[in-house]
Amino acid sequence: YWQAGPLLVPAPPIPGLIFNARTQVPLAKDKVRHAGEPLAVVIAESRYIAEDALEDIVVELEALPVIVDIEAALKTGTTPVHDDLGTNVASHARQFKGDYRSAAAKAALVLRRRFHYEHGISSPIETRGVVAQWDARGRQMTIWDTTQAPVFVRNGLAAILGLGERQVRVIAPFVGGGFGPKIMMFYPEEVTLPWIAMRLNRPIKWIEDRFEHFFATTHERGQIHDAEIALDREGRILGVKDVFFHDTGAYNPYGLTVPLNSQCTLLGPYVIPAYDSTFTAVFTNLPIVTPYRGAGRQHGVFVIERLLDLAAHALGIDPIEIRRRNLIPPDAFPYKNEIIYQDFQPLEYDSGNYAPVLDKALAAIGYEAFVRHEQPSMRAQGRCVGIGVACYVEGTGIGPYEGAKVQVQTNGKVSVATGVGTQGQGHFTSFAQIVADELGVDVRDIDIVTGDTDQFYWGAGTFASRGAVVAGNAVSAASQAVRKKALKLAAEAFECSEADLVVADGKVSITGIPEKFIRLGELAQRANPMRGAVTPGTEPGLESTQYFGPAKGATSNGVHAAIIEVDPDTFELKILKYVVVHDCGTVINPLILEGQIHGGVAQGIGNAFFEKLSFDEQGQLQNASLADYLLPTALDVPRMELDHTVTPSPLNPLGVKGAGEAGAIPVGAVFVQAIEDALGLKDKKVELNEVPLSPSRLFELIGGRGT
Ligand code: MCN
Repeated sequence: YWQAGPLLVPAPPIPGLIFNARTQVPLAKDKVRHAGEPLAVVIAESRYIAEDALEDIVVELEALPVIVDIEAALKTGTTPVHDDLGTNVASHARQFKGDYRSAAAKAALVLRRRFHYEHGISSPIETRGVVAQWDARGRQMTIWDTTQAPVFVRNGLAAILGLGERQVRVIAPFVGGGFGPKIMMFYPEEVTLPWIAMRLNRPIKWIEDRFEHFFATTHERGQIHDAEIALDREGRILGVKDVFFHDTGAYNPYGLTVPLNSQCTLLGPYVIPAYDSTFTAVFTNLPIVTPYRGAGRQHGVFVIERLLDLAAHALGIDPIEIRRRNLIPPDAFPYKNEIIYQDFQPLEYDSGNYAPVLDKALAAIGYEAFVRHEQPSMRAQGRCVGIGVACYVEGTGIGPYEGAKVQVQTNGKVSVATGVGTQGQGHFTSFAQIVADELGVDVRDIDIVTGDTDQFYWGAGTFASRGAVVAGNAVSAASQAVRKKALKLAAEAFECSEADLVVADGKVSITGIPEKFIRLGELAQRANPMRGAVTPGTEPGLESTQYFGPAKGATSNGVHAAIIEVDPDTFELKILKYVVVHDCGTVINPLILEGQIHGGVAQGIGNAFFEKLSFDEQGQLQNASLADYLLPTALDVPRMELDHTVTPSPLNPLGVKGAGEAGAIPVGAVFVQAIEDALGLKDKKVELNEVPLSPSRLFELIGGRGT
């Protein structure tokens, strides 16, 4: 199968698109394209023996020129990472709306800048792992895999191993975090372990160590944007042009999601009549790039937020005012952006009301009081304190579909199975709440199974903040269908109309006569009769399987604001206040949502100021340990104030929009603004147009004492 060609990576319908799909093979053949690409497998009785055996393997490699720089990769004469391509262009896409050139010709100000935005690795508490067990007599393969997409893995593996899908069971057990990279199709270990288990007819286990994780699990990483914005004298955006390079690493098994997200998310909550964006994704000799929480969205948000900030300064307009003047008005929804999004559908914002979100964030951070009183008085005391505010819109809840099976058992407990996997998003609680609301049962009586292909056959996976929208609505639809069945059965039993019945407390009772009730468990028993016949056109059991497939994604939005103090000697930061106001439509569980935002902001802070992958010119990662690659600790992540507005999505019955990535997206943009403000850099004509920053990077950029 693998010999037949790379796995099919779909490409979006963008006119003129170049897409050179190159996926890795399980063990490198002929050429190693990045440090960390697997070459050989050692199977042993224990990890100790395996590690010793590894030492005995001598690999002779001929050194080839190494490409680590995305711009250098495109120069003529550079050795291609994939010889057959003759170029390092992995993909190239131009998307536009309106006519940027004439917009710029009319503009009072055209501002151009180069921006660098790097993202890092997701660093889940638990790294990846695969356990494969082959039952030779039953010809059944069972794989426990940390994947975020068990159904895709099952289907692909069946094809590779020459088995039917029903012969492969993939279980995605509880794992400590995924954050995107665990969805990749396929990691070499996901293929080699089952293959070896079949050959040896023994269970095989592999658990990635932290060092391997730095190389062998996918990253996000860098983009370089050459962007310009054209505005009228009042600061209204006439157009934006952006040309950017995206480092995709040695292979691009995940297609175009990350650069497409950057391209689309740059538009933000703003009216941008003319937009012209071109990206070139570039092969390099570095580990593979696939989505990591935010998935390229932070790159786009950084660019537009920086452009607006710099434009506000150039035009002498307040940075909040320039944003407010450009917000899409509430009566403009659904708002069509005319370009293609990562789900290959036209980018359309389903609903939103952006100004109140900004207002709430400003009130919560105390913007006016800070700018007018607190900041001047702190400055008078010699303190360097600044404020940053950034807005964003986030595409979430994309298709194709998810499904759910809801089944009332005869003991009255409800079992629910869905195809998405769970890495810590609290699906067990939020899905149980949805079922409890429909069926009138206690959440503790609901048992949820996610990510086991034998429990639920169909699905796509956990990514793009789609669990609540897509699986959540499938769970809701299946619960409603079960409720209908329960009402019908109870009406037959009581010989009354369904309209006279109420479903609550695990039973169906007659309105106004609470002592006349029948428990859901008993109805489940009646639905599976031992005598008589199940009526034609009906099914046994008090259960239902339903699917939900949104035609397009739901768009969340939000505003982050922070007050940050910078030590002008050491350039260390202290976050004095951090505020997030967010609109993700109907909220299923406020506490889970807060947790999601907290976690996202923590990762965003790491991205903005702590984490940086340092490669040398040979493509060797120099800081592949958590001692050198700095994750923010509890000391670095502040308490956050969260608030919400609710603009339900018209695209799904629950009215929900996704939230899992929202915390991570605008943090870099907020940080640079706050640091620039704290150090008064605008007056010094110093701009911070890159992320991540760090004390040493600030020292390099600003030099000497920051004041
Ligand atoms: N939720 C809610 N109300 C809403 C939206 C969401 O109560 N309006 C709840 C949901 O019910 C769910 C949680 O918030 O319990 C996240 O839902 P959603 O935004 O739909 O995101 P997904 O379920 O699709 O999860 C994926 C998303 C992504 S893309 C990344 S990356 C990420 C994230 O979630 N990885 C995570 N959050 C993570 N959290 C943990 N702990 N670990 C990860 O790996």
